Parts: sequence; C-alpha cells; structure tokens
Amino acid sequence: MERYARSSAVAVIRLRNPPVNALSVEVLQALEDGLKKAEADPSVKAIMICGENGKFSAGADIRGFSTPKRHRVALGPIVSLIESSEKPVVAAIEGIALGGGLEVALGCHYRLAHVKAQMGLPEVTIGLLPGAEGTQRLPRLIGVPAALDMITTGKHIPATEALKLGLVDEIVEENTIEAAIRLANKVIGQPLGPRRLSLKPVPKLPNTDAFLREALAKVKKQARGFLAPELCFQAVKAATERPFAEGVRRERELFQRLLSSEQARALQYAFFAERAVSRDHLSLAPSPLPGTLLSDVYIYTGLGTMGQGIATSLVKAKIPVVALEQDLEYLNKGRKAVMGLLEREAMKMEGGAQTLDFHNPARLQFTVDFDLLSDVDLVIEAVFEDMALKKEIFHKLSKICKPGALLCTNTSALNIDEIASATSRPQQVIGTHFFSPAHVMRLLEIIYGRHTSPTAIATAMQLAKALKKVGVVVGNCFGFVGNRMMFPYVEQAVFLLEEGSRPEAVDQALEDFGFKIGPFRMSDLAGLDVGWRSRKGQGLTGPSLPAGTAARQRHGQRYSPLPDLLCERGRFGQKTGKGWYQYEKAGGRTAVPDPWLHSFLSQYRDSHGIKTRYIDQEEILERCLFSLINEGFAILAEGIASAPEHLDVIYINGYGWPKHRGGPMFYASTVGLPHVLAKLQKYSEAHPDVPKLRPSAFLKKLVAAGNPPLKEWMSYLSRQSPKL
Ligand code: 3H9
Repeated sequence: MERYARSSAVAVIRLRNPPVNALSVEVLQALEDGLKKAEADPSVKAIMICGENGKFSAGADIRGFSTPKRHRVALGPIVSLIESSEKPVVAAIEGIALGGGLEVALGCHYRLAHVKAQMGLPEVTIGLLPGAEGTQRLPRLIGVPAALDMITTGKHIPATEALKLGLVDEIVEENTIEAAIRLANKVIGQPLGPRRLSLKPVPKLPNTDAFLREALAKVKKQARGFLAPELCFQAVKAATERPFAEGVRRERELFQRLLSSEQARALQYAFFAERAVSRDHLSLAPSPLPGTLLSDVYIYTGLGTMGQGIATSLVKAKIPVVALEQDLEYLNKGRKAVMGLLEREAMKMEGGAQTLDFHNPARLQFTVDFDLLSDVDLVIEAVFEDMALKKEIFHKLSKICKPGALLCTNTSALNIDEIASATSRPQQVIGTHFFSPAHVMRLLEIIYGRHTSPTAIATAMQLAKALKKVGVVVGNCFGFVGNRMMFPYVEQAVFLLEEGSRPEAVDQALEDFGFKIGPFRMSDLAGLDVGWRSRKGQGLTGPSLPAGTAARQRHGQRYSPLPDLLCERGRFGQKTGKGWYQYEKAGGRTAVPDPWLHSFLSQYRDSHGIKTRYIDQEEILERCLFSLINEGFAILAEGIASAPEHLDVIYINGYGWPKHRGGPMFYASTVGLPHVLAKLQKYSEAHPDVPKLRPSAFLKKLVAAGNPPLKEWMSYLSRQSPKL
C-alpha cells in the first residue's frame, strides 16, 4: 500500500508482478495486507487498486494451479474483503483486467477503465470457471444474458462495450490513475450498500427458465465434449436460483471439479506450449528487424484462394503489400476477391475501412509487373502446388530480388530444398505453410531447408508474430509436420470404409471426440480433386500407373482407390454437390448421407471380396488417432520437429484438434504410451500391409523406458537437428 500523495486521503494498492500482474501467492498476500492496513488507518478515507505498468491484472497465476492447494491463497475471500471495506474502493483498470483480475475489480465499489482497456473472464479457455465469486457478481451487475455470454465464451470485451453493459462506471481517455483518484475523493462518505454487488438481486428476465434452457442447449452444442462451458453455465444458473453465499458455494464446488480435470490440465498445457513455441528462434532475428518489419514493403505472387487470404492477412497487420499476378484477367479477379475480404474484415473493426486503409496504393497495390520485385524485402509466393512452376518462379525471383530479400514459398508439402535449388541464394529460401482461409487461421508452419539461414528462420517467425499467427518451425519432409501426420489418419478413415464403415459414422466418432469436422466432411469441403491431382503426380493413379497394377496395392502396401473412383465420377465434394456426402446443390454446404455412396461401397466390397463388418467407435478412434500419433513419434525421432509441444500447437491451431485434449501428443501421454503401443501392435498385426500402423521405434523406446512424462521425451533421443 502507498499513498497517492503525502497528504492524500486515498491509499493506492498497486498489483505488481510483471509482465501481466498475475495474482501469485505473494501478490494476493500483499493485496490482503494492503487492504487491512488501509482499513485500519484512520487517515485513509478511500482506496484505489491499480496495476503496475499500465496493466490491471491477467488474473490468477496459471502456473500456481499445479501446486498443492495448501500453498495457494484463496482469492474469493480477498474479493469479499474488498467489497466489505467500510471505505470506498475504486478499481483503476488499464490494459487488461482478466479472470481473477476482473473479479478483484468486481469486488471494488467503483470501476473506472481506460478507453483502450480489455476485460473478460477467460477462465473457460483454460478449462476453468471464474472461481473468485465472479460467476455470482457479474450477473448481478450486467444481467444474466451478458454475463453468461462473457463467462461461457471467455471473450475479451473493450472498455467501450464494458461501459454500455454497465460493467464499468466510467471510461477515460487520459490518465486513468488520476481520474480514479478524483473519483475516489468524490465518493468519500457516500453509502456503500448499493455498491456492494453481493447484496444486489440478479436482474429478472421475462422468462428465465426458457432463456436458460435455450442457453444450455447452445452451450452444449458448441462444447462438443468440452466440460468447462457447461459448468460455467451451471455456476451462473446458481446465481439465478440461490442467495449469494450459496451461489458462491456452488461456484467453488464446480471450480474444484474443473481444477482437478484432465481437460483443464490439457488446456493449461496448450496455453504455455503455444507461448513457448511462438518464442522459438525469434532472438535470432537481426535486431533492426522488428522495427523495420512493419514499414517495409512486402510482396507476394499469386492471387488464388491462398494468396487472397495471405494478402488480407498482411493488410490487416498493416504491412504494405504489392500483389502480383501473371495476367490482367487473374489480377482483376484476385483484386475483387481481396477487396471483398478486406471490406468484410473492416466491418468487424472499430474505425472500419479507414483503420485498414486498403484503398491507399501505398498500402496495397496490384500489378502484373514482375520487375517491381527488385526492391522488396520479402516475397511470399502462393501459386498452386506445382514443383516445375514454383522452381521457374524462384529462378526468376533469385535474379530480380535484391540480395537480402527473403523468399518464402507457401506450400503444404513440396520439397523446400528442391525449390531453393532453383535460386542462387538457398540460405534465404524458406517455406511458409499458411492454412486456409489464411486471414482467419492462426497457424503458420515455417519450414527450413538444408541451407536456410537462422536469420531467415527468425525473420519468418517475426512475420508470423506480426500477422498475429502462431509460427512453428519444422524441418523439410513430404507434408512437413501437419499434413504428414494427417496422411495416415485419412488413410485409416478410408480403409475403415472399405472394411464396412460409412463416412457419417467415421465423422461422427471423430466429431464426438471433439474435432471441429470429421475427415470426410473435411475432404468434401477442401475438394477431393486436390488429393487426386497429387496422387496422379506421384504416379499412384491415373495414366502413369503401370498396366496390371493391383487395384488395392501400391509398392507392396495397402492402397485404397476409393477417393480416385469418386473423382473419376466427378464427385469432388461440395463444389460439385457430391462427394462422400450429397449436398442440396453444387456449392451446397449441408452434408447429407448419400444412399448412392452406401450402395457403391457395398458393390466395391463385393467386387474385391471384402466381407463387410461392423466397426465400432472405439476402433474408428484408435485407428485414426493412434496412426496419426505414431507418425508424430516418427517425426520427433527424425528431428523434423524439436518437441512434442510443437506438434500439439500445430494440431490445435491448424487441424481442428480439440484443444481440451491438449493436442495429439499430449493426448497420447494421457491415455498412456503403453496403451497406444499395444493398440498399434494389435492393428498392425491385423493389417500387416499398412506400414503406418507399425509402432514407431521411438514410441517403443519410450514405453521400454517406463512411459516417461511428455516433457522428458526428447531426452531419450540422441540426435537433434542443429536448426531446431
Ligand atoms: C483465474 O483467474 C482463476 C480465477 O477466476 C479464480 C481463482 C481462484 N498466469 O500471452 P503473453 C504469462 S485463471 C501466469 O505472451 P500477450 C505468459 O505465460 C486466469 N502467467 O502476452 C507469458 O509468459 P512467458 C485467467 C501468465 O500480451 C507472459 O505472461 N486469466 C498469465 O500476448 C506474457 O503473456 C487468463 O486466462 C497468468 N494468468 O497476452 C489470462 N497470463 O513469456 C491468460 C499471462 O514466460 N493470459 N501469463 O510464457 C492471456 O490471455 C494473455 O497472456 C494476455 C497477454 C492477454 C494477458
């Protein structure tokens, strides 16, 4: 506790724990001591709580949740202590007030925020609920619908919205601390009863029961097996049914249940993994880079679907863009699409089109003139996946671009070294695998080649940061990390159809597990023709396949021609109105099980002498997930990724893996490596011609070593890539 000024009647309590003033045991202890001291000091007439360095607080210290309970200080009673103070307490909210930080503010009698501050109760995103009486105070302050929305989604809201909701009393544009002191002085002596939220009733709704029923249905639908949103709902519901103290008891019960859950552990693991992975390599960026990154001109080539998203993403990050296409027709089409995307993005932002400034040619220009590349610092090439074309472009880039320019290729599988070989500067060539839609998806896989320099890797990571994406550095191999792990997963899904399952059964099992979308719905969305083209290119199907090749064998391994057969019938998925499912029309989005496909599958099985069998959900999950995880172990052993956390961050951010399961490698650690190994052995024996089911040597080694915890896995490998 300190005094605002020597003679001031306002005591200041400053939360101090850089970088985000998390409420550690020490901070909580100091807060309690400060409150008691201010309360006991007769010369103190009001109290102001603020945070150090322009940030109120990011809430409870997440790392502290893994320490035993006896070493924790309970936040709820401290919030109650604030509220019961006989002297007015004002919260001065700058920067962020999140989770327990906002709960502290809710205990205060007045809340004043800077206009740029953000507030929220994001506990749900780390598998918890606001456990310091926030689920009971917030509905009393802003009403049940708004409180439920904030608590079950965890979204951050800007101060302007907080003011409209009544979450804060005032917002200011100038010095928040001084404004809060003025407010504290003004309210000295005023009655505090009406300002104590625990004493207020929860505002009534015209039909609370119906509202809650609908809200619960919505929460459940979105949660897909994720527990925290439903328990958040239960805690808020308790506020509508019980007196404050009983509601708090219910909140505590539910909080404890979540705190000890595997899901909360998974989400907190994912929280720290993402931050650790995103920090990798950044320190190697040349020091002037962070400053220059946003002011230099970037250019990329190709305005197809990926290019459009990438351009939009760059403009959103306020990076000047020159967009290049091969001819005017494509350029005009691309321009129209990019402008449309930007208009939509601008509508979602405060300040609209002006904020993005994309009509300004200094920020975004379109051209067909390749020579404009001579002066740029970074190129992102985004033409389609054709090695010959990419090499031709990189050869040209190498001649035209200035010596220091970084040359990035957006590819999902192609060999970076081969692309780099077309240039005279392979050290500056790097893969940047964006995910579609590129202006929405957070993942950026960054692939270094044999010659890529550490500076080039660091620069690409810096780019990811500027684009607000999660950059993950990986090595060069077919499909890199994400797609390489996806291949066996999709392969198993198709094999399951051959053996007796249906697309809707496989999708359902994986969606129930928590995936946003199952493999067949995903394939229909992405277009079956994409994989078909790639398989033709690899000689697995199409005219280059040698006559007499067995239908279901390639290079001595099991192969399923099912996706090729669908493509030969023009079933490319949503775009043709038919794929693994049928749709109302070409371009339709509602997948309906297709009787034609079912009878096609029966005929296919008959013609290949396959006996149809019932396949249960367990087998679907195990074969799809464990083959994907098995590939993950192979990737780690080969040094393509530096740690299991990298694989998990890729899967959560790029492949719709349910975050509450912590990523595939974390999931493997929770079900236990011996279990994963035993199942892979079983399926591998049943399908000896499927190499991807054969347990990886690294997995076997870890099991033999006694199933060590995930963070120790890498110590069992002798070799690590020098670049990772
Ligand atoms: C809670 O409050 C429960 C209560 O209801 C009840 C209790 C009984 N704890 O993300 P950044 C670290 S639950 C510990 O890179 P940004 C973070 O790991 C909590 N550490 O920066 C990183 O450290 P490092 C509810 C935390 O500017 C550094 O701070 N609150 C915490 O992009 C910088 O973070 C939340 O869920 C924390 N609470 O974003 C908020 N927060 O570099 C979680 C951050 O060593 N936090 N760190 O890895 C966030 O959403 C973002 O970190 C924030 C800043 C928006 C604050």
